[in-house]
Amino acid sequence: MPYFHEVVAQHPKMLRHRSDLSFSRDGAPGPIADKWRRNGVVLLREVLSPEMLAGCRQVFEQFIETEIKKNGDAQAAGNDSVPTFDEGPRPEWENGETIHGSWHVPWIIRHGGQSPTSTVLSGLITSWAWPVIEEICQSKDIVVMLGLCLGRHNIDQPLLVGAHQDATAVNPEVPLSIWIPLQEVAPLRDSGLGFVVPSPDHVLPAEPNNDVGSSYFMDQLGKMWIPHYQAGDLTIHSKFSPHFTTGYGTMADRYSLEIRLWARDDAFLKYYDPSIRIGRLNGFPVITETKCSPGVRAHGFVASTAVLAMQTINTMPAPQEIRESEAPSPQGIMATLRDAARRLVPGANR
Ligand SMILES: O=C(O)CCC(=O)C(=O)O
Ligand SMILES: [Fe+2]
Repeated sequence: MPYFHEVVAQHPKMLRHRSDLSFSRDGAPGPIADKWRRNGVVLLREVLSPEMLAGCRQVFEQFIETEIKKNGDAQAAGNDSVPTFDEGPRPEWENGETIHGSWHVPWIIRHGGQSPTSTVLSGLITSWAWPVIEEICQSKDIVVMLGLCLGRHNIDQPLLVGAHQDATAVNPEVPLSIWIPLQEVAPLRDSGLGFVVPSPDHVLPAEPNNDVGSSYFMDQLGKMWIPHYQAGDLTIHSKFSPHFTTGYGTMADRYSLEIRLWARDDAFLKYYDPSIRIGRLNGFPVITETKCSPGVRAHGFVASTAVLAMQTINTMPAPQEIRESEAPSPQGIMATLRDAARRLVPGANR
């Protein structure tokens, strides 16, 4: 079975820029969503602030150093300055990371009272990508299924070729994943993602480890795309999009988030604990509901994400769909947020 970096060296076309699948803020949401439906993946550029992401990466790195690697002094320094009753890292990380790094559900990853996932979600909701996400989901009532989201520290190792679909590797129902690196991801240097484009519209036969196999990979060489992500870029891939972690053996550290969300749907209720629901009020995105049952130890994370998101929304300019004359004053935005907050309180008038 060939190594991934050998195949890339022989087929450098995989690294070519795909302007047909890459979009920036001037792209209209409808056509971007169409492209996503037809190809299974799109790249959205300059969605999040590189400075904000650098801070998130640092928090994630500190969490790994102090809570996962547990290397003496760093461990003694402890984690949160703010006490939290949220769950800690899973027992599988008791002896540190693997040679590939480690991965965790969002509420575990925190340091010094900060959470990279809270910050990134707040940025995402208020970014130009949010209307695109609404268009892909064909709804303005979206639920982030936090238990299906992941944060990943990946150490770039030489990897054998292979690919997976999230429909088999993650969840058969959830239609999409948003992949957000907290840094630049340069092919040949940093471990990133690659995709088979266009995507099939069904589940492919897979091995017990969920991999579709090296022969499938070698058959699809002409359809491979390995994007170069700048800090702030993200990709959205469908559950059928065959994709793979790239590895070149540079040992470079990469930190990334996988956000899984979709239009609110009763059929997905089983994935809503914990979750955050985002709707629109007077055209502004707002948190309309949070869910975290007593036994699910993610309350601190869910609450602080909702608060941070509301604060971030408060700094937004008026949404485009509200015409100048109708644009709410800053007090209008505050009233919208207060209204949204009232809706979050159980038993509040609706
Ligand atoms: O981060 C990675 O290397 C894998 C991510 C992935 O497979 C996904 O987001 O679905
Ligand atoms: Fe995946």
